[in-house]
Amino acid sequence: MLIRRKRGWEVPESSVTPEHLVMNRRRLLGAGAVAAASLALQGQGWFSFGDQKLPDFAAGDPSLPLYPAMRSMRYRVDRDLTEEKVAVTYNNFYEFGSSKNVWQPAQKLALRPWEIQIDGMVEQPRTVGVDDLLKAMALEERTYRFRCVEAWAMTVPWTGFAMKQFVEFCKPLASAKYIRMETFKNPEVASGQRASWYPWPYVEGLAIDEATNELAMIATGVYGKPLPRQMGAPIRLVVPWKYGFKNIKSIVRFHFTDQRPKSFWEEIQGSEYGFWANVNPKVPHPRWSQADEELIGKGGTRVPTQLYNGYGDFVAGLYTARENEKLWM
Ligand SMILES: Nc1nc2c(c(=O)[nH]1)N[C@H]1C(S)=C(S)[C@@H](COP(=O)(O)O)O[C@H]1N2
Ligand SMILES: [Mo]
Repeated sequence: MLIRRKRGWEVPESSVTPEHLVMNRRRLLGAGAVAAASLALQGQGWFSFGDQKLPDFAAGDPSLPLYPAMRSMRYRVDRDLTEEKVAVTYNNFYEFGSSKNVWQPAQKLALRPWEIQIDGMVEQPRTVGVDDLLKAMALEERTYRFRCVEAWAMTVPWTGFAMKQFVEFCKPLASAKYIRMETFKNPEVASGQRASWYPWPYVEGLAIDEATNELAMIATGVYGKPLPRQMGAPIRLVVPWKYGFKNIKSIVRFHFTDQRPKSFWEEIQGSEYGFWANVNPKVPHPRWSQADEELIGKGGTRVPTQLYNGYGDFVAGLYTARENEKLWM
């Protein structure tokens, strides 16, 4: 089965690469490679997954016996789940390339040992292995809407734990105001990280009150199994009221700080991607509308985008004292 993909909404974050960095890239690549790269940026126009033979992504994962976890009835969504095969083959993970088709190269990522560093303004900096962390946290399944800034969306059954429980486990000092999260850095495994015009590693951040909001989740699984690598195994952030790029994947470090972190996309293009990045249909991206979104795997179906991606009841209160901030980009 071939699925026709409209390109209008599929503006990759890569196309916002600032001019001086593009110039750098031209210098780095030869003329032929530049032509190939710009072809890749335009996209192939066609994308197939129906015929693709997908491997068992969770094979050999030591956390497999923990799944499926109990489903929470508190977080449900009034639209169909995105088909699993669609969600696991349509990904943004720039460490492995700037196309959506990165599931294959992502299989190179080694998931054990996976040590997570907790440091900065905490009672006691420490490192915890992901399996020890999984034992210490209460796993549950929650279905959330997910909205990429590129105006595509999906509906996903994540498994994981409340970030609030994890923050308590980290024992932050009262002076900590933000959490800065980092993805692994290993250019030998992640070919995208050989592209030196990006500020690797991928960094994202949350204010502590956002991180302890009940919706904020650290996902370790999806569709009742451990996360596949391309979706950010072994642990990734899920903050459904914010644009997708806040949902940092394959995290190796949580740094507690009183300084607002500068995130990866903010560093690259601060005029288009900010710190708060809350979903708002009325505030367009500088180059496209955010009024509606395409549900991936649904033959081009578009639905209206909702304020805070539909989660205003949970999170609007976080922002009443922050009205002067750029909350929507
Ligand atoms: N480390 C890292 N995390 C990342 C990204 C990335 O390129 N690298 N892309 C972000 C973007 S733009 C989106 S939309 C989501 C996509 O998550 P998914 O592939 O699981 O759907 O991951 C986010 N987290
Ligand atoms: Mo995204």
